[in-house]
Amino acid sequence: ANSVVASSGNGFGSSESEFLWRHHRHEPSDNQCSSALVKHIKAPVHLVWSLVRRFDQPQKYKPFVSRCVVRGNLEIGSLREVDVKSGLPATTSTERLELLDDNEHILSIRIVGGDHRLRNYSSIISLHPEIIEGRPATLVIESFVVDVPEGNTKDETCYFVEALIRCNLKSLADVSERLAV
Ligand code: A9S
Repeated sequence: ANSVVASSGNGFGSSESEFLWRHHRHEPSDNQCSSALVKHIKAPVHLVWSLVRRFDQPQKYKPFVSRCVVRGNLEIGSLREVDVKSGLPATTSTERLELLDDNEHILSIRIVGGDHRLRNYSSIISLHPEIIEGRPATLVIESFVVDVPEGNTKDETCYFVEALIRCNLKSLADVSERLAV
């Protein structure tokens, strides 16, 4: 039977709330906004993680990325230069690897440069095994914190970033589920 999780009314189940509390704590300051998104993917964690963990190749699933170059190897502190596709409010982003945990399946990055308006952006993505329709699946949680740009409201900033992350997670699900067939 499906385990009914006690929902705390904010849209997150009790296990999701537990994971949020443990892995996704941000202390946004007054001029920042922070949020978290959840995605259920019908593919096993090791497969989804094989895509998420590639700090050097975000284009494996991120639809807005056209190219990525990493200086050095995949150590904490490595920097990647991400080129994004045309039509977006940016062309490049410089991003630092903050955490890559192959046991807990957690990746954290910080945006440290680029011709865009996301200042002090950091994100955490964590993968958690679950069962969907009796088969191995993955609960993905991605949270972020970012400065609210001058001239924008918290709501506008959160809406903008959440929409982009939703696209990334939809694409991660599509790529993972296609590989899982
Ligand atoms: O790539 C991510 O994980 C998340 C985001 C929000 C990336 C956003 C982006 O790459 C654009 C898509 C180009 C939008 C950056 C860094 C700035 C933008 O304005």
